[in-house]
Amino acid sequence: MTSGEPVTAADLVVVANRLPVDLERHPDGSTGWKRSPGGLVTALEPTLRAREGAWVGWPGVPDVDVDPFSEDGLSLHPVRLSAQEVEQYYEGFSNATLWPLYHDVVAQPQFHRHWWRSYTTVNQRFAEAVAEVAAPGATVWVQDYQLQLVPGRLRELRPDLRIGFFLHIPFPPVELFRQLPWRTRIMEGLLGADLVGFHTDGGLRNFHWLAQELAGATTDRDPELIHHGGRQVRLGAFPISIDSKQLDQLSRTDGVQARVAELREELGNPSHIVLGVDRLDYTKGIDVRLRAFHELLEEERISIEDAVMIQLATPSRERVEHYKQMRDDIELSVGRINGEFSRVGHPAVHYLHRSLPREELAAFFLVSDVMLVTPLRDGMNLVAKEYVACRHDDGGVLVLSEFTGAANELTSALLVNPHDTDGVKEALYAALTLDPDEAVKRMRTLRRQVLDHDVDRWARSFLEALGLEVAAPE
Ligand code: ADQ
Repeated sequence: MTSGEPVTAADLVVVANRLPVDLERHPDGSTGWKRSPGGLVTALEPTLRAREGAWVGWPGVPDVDVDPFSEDGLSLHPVRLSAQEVEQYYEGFSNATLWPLYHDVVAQPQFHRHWWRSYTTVNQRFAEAVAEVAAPGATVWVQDYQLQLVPGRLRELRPDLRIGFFLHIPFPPVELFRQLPWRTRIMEGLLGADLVGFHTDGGLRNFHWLAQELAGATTDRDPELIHHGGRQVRLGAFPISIDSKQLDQLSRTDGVQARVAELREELGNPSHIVLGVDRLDYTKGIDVRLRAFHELLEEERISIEDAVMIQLATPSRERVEHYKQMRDDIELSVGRINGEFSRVGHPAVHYLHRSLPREELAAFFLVSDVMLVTPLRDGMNLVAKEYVACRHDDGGVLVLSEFTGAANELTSALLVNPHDTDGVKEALYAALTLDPDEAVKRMRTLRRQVLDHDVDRWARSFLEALGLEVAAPE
């Protein structure tokens, strides 16, 4: 990665809480940059590079000042956050107020005025950083719940800009959103955009209603248009996706194939392998699937010769209280199941609390017979789509929560209500015993959907709705 190249005003600016690279501090005190290869970067990189785009975000380490720098035609603009702001704006207001509130209050949101003040200060700073880098008339795409005040602030600073906002998590039902003491300020912040995008129509409808109720917006017959402050704000549902072709290809490589055979061997060749892959988060319903698996073992409908479970969990938000408690609860459940049902050298549940490389993840997807995706609420859920993209063999059965955005598209999965333990248990049992022809038929339908609707299509459809001409990839 190069740095120090001159940085010019950009015609397209992406602004997200995090930069697509992380600042790393080495043990000798020096620093360096490490790419964080998320789906968003992959989707937006070609368009950003073609337009000399810029990315504004926090480099992931508090209390450091880093000058803007350029990397392969993409200019990166770090925003400084103090340690206290990371605690109050990020861990506090973003992840202990908004995150639980927007996920159906699965955990109790905490409302603290000093967290809100920090959120407004940091959003202002992001808006100012964008105002500095955006060329006259540029297009700005603001990402996610950490930055909901940015569209409004930015419009005040730079009325010439075209501003889009995309929410990666659910936009909550009216009664829940109304709990938020700063609800009107958030609505007005979002209404500063020209286009507000959601994963689903449900989120769009909630927003449409609340804009009228809280911000005095008016509407006409078009459910995707709002009038506010003498301007028009467009709404749209843009279900995000993954780089499906790249994952499909990765899962066909010799390296991944060899690892699949090795994994099955290492697991002791059980008849069935059941898999869960999540960021360790209380919205993901990891407890729900452990309970279902536990009960099937208790009822002797399955044994550990028939089925073992693997739960891969990426560490996440470890300083936030809700997350500490949930990790303890999950690890207790895993311990209980293993204590009751494992044999020496043959655990019932394999639990890995770490992040794995893409190749390894693809091998886990391919080796598993049943994939359990059981969130209590999830904006989209990319894991479900990644599983499908990797199943080039048309194998495997996907059990998917109705409360994910993905369930709107992946209707050939076995859909479950994660609040209904018996229902999840029966769906898991049905998946383990599904007629093979039926399973293949379902997976083929799922694959058509996921391979046709990739992340590039998602990014293009959003930017086009915002009025930008975007070339399709070659
Ligand atoms: P997340 O809540 O993080 O995203 P998700 O969409 O499932 O949830 O994405 C998680 C990503 O982490 C996937 O790409 C997955 O492969 C990866 N991952 C999980 N466990 C891993 C492990 N052990 N090792 C390596 N990688 C692992 C938020 C919203 C979602 C929405 C996305 C995108 O909460 O609803 O789908 O943004 O908009």
